[in-house]
Amino acid sequence: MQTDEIPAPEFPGRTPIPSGRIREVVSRVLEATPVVDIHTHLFPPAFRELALSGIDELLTYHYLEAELFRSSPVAPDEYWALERSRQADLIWRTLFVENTPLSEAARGVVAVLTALGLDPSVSDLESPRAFFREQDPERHLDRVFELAGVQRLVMTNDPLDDVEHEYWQAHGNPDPRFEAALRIDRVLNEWGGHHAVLASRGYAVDSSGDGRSSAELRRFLTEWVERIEPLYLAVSLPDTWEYPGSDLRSRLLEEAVLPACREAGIPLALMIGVRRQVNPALRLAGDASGRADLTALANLCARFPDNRFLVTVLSRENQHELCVYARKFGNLMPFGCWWFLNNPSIVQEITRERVELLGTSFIPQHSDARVLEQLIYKWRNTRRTLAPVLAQAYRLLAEDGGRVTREGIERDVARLVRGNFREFSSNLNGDP
Ligand code: FIX
Ligand code: ZN
Repeated sequence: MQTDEIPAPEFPGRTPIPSGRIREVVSRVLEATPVVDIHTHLFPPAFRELALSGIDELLTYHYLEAELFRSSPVAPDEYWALERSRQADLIWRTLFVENTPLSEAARGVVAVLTALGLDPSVSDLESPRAFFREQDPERHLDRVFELAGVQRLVMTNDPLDDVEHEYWQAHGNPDPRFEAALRIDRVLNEWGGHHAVLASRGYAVDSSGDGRSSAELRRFLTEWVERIEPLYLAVSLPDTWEYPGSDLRSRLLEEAVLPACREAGIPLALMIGVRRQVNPALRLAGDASGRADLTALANLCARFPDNRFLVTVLSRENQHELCVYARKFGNLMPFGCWWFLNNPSIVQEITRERVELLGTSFIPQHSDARVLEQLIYKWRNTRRTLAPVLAQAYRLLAEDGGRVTREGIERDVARLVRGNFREFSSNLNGDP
């Protein structure tokens, strides 16, 4: 479109917006503002089998696998024995043909197919498969970022994963749109099962985590921070997490992880409240959530004022107290409506209480996308859910005599979806 054809925005700059038009302006600003997606499980195409994309991967997303087992007589073991394409066929038939795809995850696949110009009402997967086969990976990647309105995203990187480790050794990350995050669940939560990998790579650690283990873990973290330049370190923590404590996790946090974060000048992301593998038969779909005691978080923020903590909690019941603690600790940045919370009814509730308690000093959402095209529906849904919440906050301000302008809305939305993270992670360079 010629530049002189682009209509000038209504209520430009500092023109006060009439209350009845606020929602429309908020929606347009959200649509026009590219986001930084601060937590995903995505990889650039160079990471090959780790870079999930296409209809079979979209359908065998663990959210949909959990839903399949509720609507099909298939036993998990029977399902796991199927080839990926057969698994996808079964999920398509069960959740999209024999039933209506009303759940958030199922509707998301419909939204992705529609956004890509495909018919979501087909009875089998032949045409979507043909479409994805024909796509040039890099052009398709560009198109998905464009459709999703994502400027860049943060991966989940685990150097103790042998496959990923090989790719970092071989070529590193060629795409600047994919930022790194160093994930340390295996050393903080499962030392017993993974210290040997550290030892095999030349770090003088032992099974009990004693001796030089903390110093060597810190060396491992520092070396990988230099290698992959993560924007933060990250760990998920169970609902039973306590701090302080005399346990190994507390000691490794104090002696290795938090010093490494301070030295690198990057935050530690805490993802609190996951109950791993409550039903192992469902594999990735077998995790659940639990209400955590966030006293542990308050103790950590208070004891380490020079560390910064990105925090998301998995229990709906923990959300309000997370906001209260964010008011108490400037080194705590709440982010996202994680996993089982990423549904419009709950995102709306969480975001309203965050705006009421924190203004625009929080990070409203991340996608947690595992398959590239999920960015399209997860960010479409986030914008669709945020718009009425933010519009209501601006309308209340206008009712109370405040001045609501496009300039103000643009500034606030940019802070929410990019600026807060950029400032808090400090190492993220690039556009404001
Ligand atoms: O710990 C995490 O990063 C979680 O997001 C994942 O374990 C989970 O499977 C997921 O992808 C949720 O959306
Ligand atoms: Zn995740």
